[in-house]
This record gives sequence, C-alpha cells and structure tokens, in this order.
Amino acid sequence: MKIVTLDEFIIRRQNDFEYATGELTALLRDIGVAAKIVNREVNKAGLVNILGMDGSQNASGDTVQKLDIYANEKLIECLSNSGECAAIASEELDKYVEVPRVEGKSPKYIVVFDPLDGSSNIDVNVSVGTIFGILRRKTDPSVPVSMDDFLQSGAEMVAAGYVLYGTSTILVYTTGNGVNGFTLDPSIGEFCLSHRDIKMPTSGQFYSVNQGYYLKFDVEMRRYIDHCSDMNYGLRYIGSMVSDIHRILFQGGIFLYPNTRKYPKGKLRLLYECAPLSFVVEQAGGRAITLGRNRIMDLKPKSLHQNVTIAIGSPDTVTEMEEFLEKYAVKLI
Ligand code: P6P
Repeated sequence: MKIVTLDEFIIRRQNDFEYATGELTALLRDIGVAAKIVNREVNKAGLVNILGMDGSQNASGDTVQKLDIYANEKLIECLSNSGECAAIASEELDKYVEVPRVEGKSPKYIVVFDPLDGSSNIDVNVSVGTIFGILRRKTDPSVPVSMDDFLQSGAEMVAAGYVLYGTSTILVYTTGNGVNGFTLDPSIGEFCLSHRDIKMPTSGQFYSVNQGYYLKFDVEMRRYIDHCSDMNYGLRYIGSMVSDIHRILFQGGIFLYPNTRKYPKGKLRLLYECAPLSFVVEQAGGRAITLGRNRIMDLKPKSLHQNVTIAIGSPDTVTEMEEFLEKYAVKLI
C-alpha cells in the first residue's frame, strides 16, 4: 500500500480549511519535526544523563524533569523555523513567550502545548506524550501578542493533537475535519498515515480514574465509580493523560479527573491539555465536559495555567456519567 507521509497528508488536506495559505501547514510540519527530535531523546532517556529531577518546579508546581525542559526547548526551536508562530504558551513556562520574527513573515498563529505530559513516568519507562493546540491570534500581526490571544476557548482552535511516545510513536491531530493518526517509521524518519479518520466507539467497558482518590471524590462521583464496578468495567489508569485518552480513542470508555482535596478545581490544565484533547475526542465522535457539566471546548480560560475537572471519552459513557452527576449531586436547597 502506498505510504502517505504526514507532510504529504497535510499538504493534500490544506484546502480543507479556510486558512489554506500554507501557514498552518508549515506549523504542523514544525510540530512533526519537533516530535521526531523529542522521540529520539525519550527513547534513549535511560541511556544518557537527561533523566532524573532537575529540581525546579513548573507553573503548576510539578517537579520538572530534564526531558521536560529539553522537549520544551525543542518545540520552541522548531516552531521558530517557519516564522508562522507568533508566540507560545507552555506548561513549562510561567508566561507566554514571543517567537523571534522571521524576515518577511507576519505570523498569525499562536501555539499552546504541554511538551511532555506524564513525564514522571519516564524514569519507569511508561509512555509519555506531547499535547498541542493552535489558535489564530486575535490581535493584528503588527502589534505584540497579548494575553487575550491565548485566553481563547477550545472551540476557537484551528488545530490540535498529541504525540504519544509509546511502544511506537504516533502523532494524532485534527484541523476540525476528522482525526488522523501517523506512526513514526524510524527506518525512514517519517510519520506515516496509519489510522485514517479515527472514530471512537460510542461506549466502552473501561473507566480511567485514579482510584486512590476514591474517598476524596464527591459522593456523586463515588456513586458513578461504584456503578462502573457493578458493570464490571475494567479500570485502566496509566497516569499519563495522553496514553489514557489514546486508548479510549480506540477501545472506548471514559477518562475522569475529578476535583479532589489537593486539586479542588481539578489538576489538568484547560488551555494546553484538556482543550486540545477535547477537540480531538469530539472530532472522533466523543464528548468532553467538566464535572460541572460544561462542555470543555466552550470554556474561555481565565489564565494560562487554569485547572479544570474533566470527564472525556465515548459519548454514551460520558452521558451516562453525566446522569449520575445529576441524580446524586447534593442539591443545594
Ligand atoms: P495523578 C501527569 O502528571 C498528569 O498531568 C496527566 O498526564 C495524568 O493523567 C495525571 O497528571 C495523573 O495525575 O494525580 O493521578 O497522578
């Protein structure tokens, strides 16, 4: 069967969306290059001294590992190549940063990303991922980028996706016209189309939540988790959001990160984790809501690192969970 590389696919589908001026194409290709570079380091992390905590803490208070920093730097470097990215926001940076201008370019896009999500798993050789979202800036390219350019809802994203560095490395993305997956063929150094037009099962037999927090969840969440046990659903929780969502994309089910005492507003970040993954999941036929029952894609972030609760996965399974929330939530009289 003919190999379709990521580059070929992007160019072919360039006319799918209204901004078919090649700028978004260049950005997606920059991300593909960064993914190959990060993949190389992630795969040999156990061999060279880039493992282990470097001690610093990121904006969300997580202890940062050297590979996080490496991945962050490579993404910024690669996104500077095309000159189509005006600025970026990253889990690893407190504030957004403007990308150095390329002569003759007036970039219209900004990119948000978590360069290496689930990085605490690196030391124990469990899969990790990169999550990215692409937004059109709202301000004119002639003026500096502003915070308003970043505080846009997932519904405003023009593209989003993730890279999963697992048993094989796969890049999955959407531009709002379906979801496609590309597996890296190391022998030719190309991402090749491997999963065309991914559609998620409408329901699933797996639930994905950190069961260790069960006693700290609200009563309606505990009732839903009890229901999952009653239904003999399998519990699959890798502790790496990209890996858990990727499994659900193919096997169906639901991923939950509810509010806990430690994370009263949820742990996962809206802008560069939940919104991009919700875009992909919705495009594959799934649903993504907060435990307050708001559609994730409708939420306008109040800050770069805002946390949200999330229930994301097969549409029927998310809807069933939503019914538990309605039925068991403590009604404030
Ligand atoms: P917990 C990884 O640190 C991460 O941000 C997500 O990838 C993952 O789903 C979640 O946190 C795991 O959090 O509290 O269950 O260890």
